Amino acid sequence: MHAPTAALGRRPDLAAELAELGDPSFTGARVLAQHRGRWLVADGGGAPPRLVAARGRLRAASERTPTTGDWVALDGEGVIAAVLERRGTVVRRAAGSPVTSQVLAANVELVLVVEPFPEPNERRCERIVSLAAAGGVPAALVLTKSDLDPDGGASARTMARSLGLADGIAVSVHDEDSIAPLAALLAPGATSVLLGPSGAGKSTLVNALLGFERQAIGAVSEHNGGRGRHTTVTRDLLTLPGGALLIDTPGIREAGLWESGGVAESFADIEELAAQCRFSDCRHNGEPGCAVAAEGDPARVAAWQKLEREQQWIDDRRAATAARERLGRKYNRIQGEARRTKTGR
Ligand SMILES: Nc1nc2c(ncn2[C@@H]2O[C@H](COP(=O)(O)OP(=O)(O)OP(=O)(O)O)[C@@H](O)[C@H]2O)c(=O)[nH]1
Ligand SMILES: [Mg+2]
Ligand SMILES: [Zn+2]
Repeated sequence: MHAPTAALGRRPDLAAELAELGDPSFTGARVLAQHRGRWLVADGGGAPPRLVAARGRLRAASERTPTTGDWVALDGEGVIAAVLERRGTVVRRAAGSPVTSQVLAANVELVLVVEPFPEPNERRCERIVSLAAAGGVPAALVLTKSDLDPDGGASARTMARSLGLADGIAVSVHDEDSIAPLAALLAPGATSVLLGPSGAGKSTLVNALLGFERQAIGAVSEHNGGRGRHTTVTRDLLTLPGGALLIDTPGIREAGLWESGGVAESFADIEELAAQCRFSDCRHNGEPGCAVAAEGDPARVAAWQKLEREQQWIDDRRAATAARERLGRKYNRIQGEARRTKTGR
């Protein structure tokens, strides 16, 4: 078994994880992209990436399906036999469905929250930061097209501070010097993912970091048409010249919340104020002695309340679905027992 090298990212205990699966023919690989019923994987052994299939139960679309960034076990035939435990994963509610989720990126160490000038949308950033926090992944703000705003750098720092993020950088692909601070955030061997709306310039940035035109770029007119055309259609894990790994993704239209805990963490500033309200059950809706109303930024407070409500709703729906499934299993078990009793088996 050849162990993947750091060229594919950090997974220090990969050999032990594979051994635990109990099949000596298994080898480790990383998913670089997901295509229809096929996955592009690399094993770090120097061989070119190849398209492989997956065993039956992994093929059905679900959170268990191999996705870009996953570490997987390939069996002796080169088929994906298992998806290894995900560490640092961004999961959203699937667009248009209240009860299913979609893994946006697996095994990432940094989420780059991308918004373009001239009008970066802080509310959309808050959602993505919450998703990252829910998955245990730190985030940094990247405001693109800073050539369209003379105060880009200052805006990026201000917005990052408001979002509770350590890093906020403004980049323009027309200004080579602006790319360096971003490149510095991408450590060799670490995996990052670009998440943001279509047309924000994610792929353009990837190409600038790569130094060649790897990713297709959308025409300005397509995006200005407001039809939300996605230029990038697959999630692609790419290796940058310095050895950092970066996932380019299709634009996100909706970043629906999913795992709980992310909102509280990403709005820690407001939560802290809420702890100082006069009444412990303060709803922050005009009560006397409300620290949130007195000191919180109104737009951010409103966003916090909206996301808290959304998370509550999702948590309730997920709990109800889980209860239904438990009940279904219990019912099946009772039916099975009744059948066996009747037939005397
Ligand atoms: N002015 C300016 N335009 C840029 C910059 N970066 C990207 N663009 C333009 O923005 C448009 C969209 O760029 P893409 O890289 O395709 O955007 P994307 O985020 O990858 O979009 P999807 O793949 O659809 O998610 C293109 O026309 C780019 O030329 C920049 O720094 N400044
Ligand atoms: Mg793109
Ligand atoms: Zn209050």
